[in-house]
Formats: sequence, structure tokens, C-alpha cells
Amino acid sequence: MSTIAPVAASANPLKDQLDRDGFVRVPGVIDPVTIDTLLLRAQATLFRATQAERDAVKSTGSLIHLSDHPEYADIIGYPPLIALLRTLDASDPRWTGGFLISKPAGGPPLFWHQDWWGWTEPESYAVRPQQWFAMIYLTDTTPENGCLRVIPGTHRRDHPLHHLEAAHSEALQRFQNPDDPVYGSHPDEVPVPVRAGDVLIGDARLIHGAYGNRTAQERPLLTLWYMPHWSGMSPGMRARAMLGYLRDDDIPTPERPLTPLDWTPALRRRIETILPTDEDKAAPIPWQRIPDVARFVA
Ligand SMILES: O=C(O)CCC(=O)C(=O)O
Repeated sequence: MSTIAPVAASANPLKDQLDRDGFVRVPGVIDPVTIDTLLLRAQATLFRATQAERDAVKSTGSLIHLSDHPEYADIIGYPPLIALLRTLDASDPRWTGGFLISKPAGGPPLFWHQDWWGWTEPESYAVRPQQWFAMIYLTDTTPENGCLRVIPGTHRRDHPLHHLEAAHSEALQRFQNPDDPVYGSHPDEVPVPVRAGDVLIGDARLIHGAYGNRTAQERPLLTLWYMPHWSGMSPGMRARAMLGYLRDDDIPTPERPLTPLDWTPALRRRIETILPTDEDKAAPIPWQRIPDVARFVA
């Protein structure tokens, strides 16, 4: 008589899901009062953004760097969020940047893209992630109001969407050609709706985008970038990440961009333990956002 071997229960199902699919949704990480105050702060921040600034990134909706807004310090270092990163196996998490990305009522879809920039390096094709996003939507989201959509598993394998026009270009941001397939539905897409207070952790290599907002309300999101294994990264990759943290990369910035080093000590202290530092002075690896799909092994 044949017997079926019992399947071992995973010791860390959230991490397993993140490794396999490239993202994981964790409910109820942020308490309702914190979400409420973040929503008020986001509305105030958006009130100051000009229409021209928002039109320049129409597909994204807004792209407001949080280093210019120290008033978000508490969420960057929010203890339950940092504890979640460690639960997912982050050995030495550090925050390198983040954005208020808000889709106004009637805003178009966000183009398909992935956010990783270290594709010259062999470890960018390995299971172990180098960079995560933590997405914190400040309202409930659905496909109607512009929730996230993802192509599971594409952090480690080739997909036709890797071969579209390079994402993040000015024309794509401006939504100049609404018929471009980079904004369209794809048969492999999976919607990822959330409740306010949930956190989505994802691998920066994952192909993702967002539906258009067909409601009359704004849909605000805080995207935070963490390097889960800072001291385990190669010195060259750490040096490149450091340039991003210091606002010396290809992301458009105001004339005098801030970093947490400019913040008042009281605010900076809230996130001191997760701020990146780098004593190696290694040469940074090249900024390469396009994967060499022949090197995917999955
Ligand atoms: O607007 C969204 O829902 C997704 C934002 C996004 O793709 C990102 O932060 O990389």
C-alpha cells in the first residue's frame, strides 16, 4: 500500500509567498488612528502640489519624495512595520527612500513596470531579494479606484511585459498615448485590493502597475523602499543605493532635495536605526533598470 508523505508545514508562509510570487499582503499592520493621521497629512501634502507637477506624472498620479517631508518619519520607522520586515527574514533592513503616490479621481492606469536598478549584478537574478517596497494605501482599494495589479513570479522570470518600452520615461509618466499596451490589461494580471491598514510587501523586481481610478475620490499611497539585507549587500550595490538615499540618481528632484540628514534631530532619531550608512567608499555599480532576461534562471 502506498502512503502519501505529509507535507511539512512551512515555518514562514509569508516569506515563502514573497519568495514565490514576489509580493505578499499582510492585513491590519497599521492601526486605524495612524492611518487617519497619515491620510490627513497626505491630503495636506497633495494640497500643496501644483497641477503642473501632477500632470507631469499623470500615470503615477503624484510622485512626492518623502525625504522632502520629514512629517512622515513615524511611518518609515513604524515599529510593527519594521517587525514585519524582520518576520519576512530581513537581516538588516534600511530605508533608502519613498514616495506619496496618489491617484486623483478619474486618474489613468499606472504603466506596467518593475523598479529594480541593479540588473548588471549576478545576485539580481537570485532568490534573495535586494530591495522591497512596502505599500501602504491610506484608503481601501479595489480595481474601481486604482488598486495595485501584479504579474506574480516576474521578479525572477522573463515575461512579455519586460519587453515593452522602458518604463518611467517622461512620455509614459505623462500618459501621452493612452492606447499604449503598457497601460492595458494583461491576461496574467492579478488585482491586489487592500483594506486601509494592510501592508503590501513586494520585491522591487516584480512587474506591477495600477488600475485607473474610476471613482470620485483620491486614492493615496505611501510607497516605502527598504533594503532587507543592507550589511549583506555587495559594497558596489550598497554604494549605488546610498546615491539614491542621498538623492543623487535619475529620479527628478526639486532644486534642493532633502535627505533625512537635513531633518531636525528629533525627527531623524525616529528612524536612526534603519538609516543606511556606508563606510566602504566602493565604486557604485551602474544604474541599470532593464533586466538581461537571458540571465533569469527560474
Ligand atoms: O500607484 C500604485 O498603486 C502603485 C505604485 C507603484 O507602482 C510603485 O510605487 O512602484
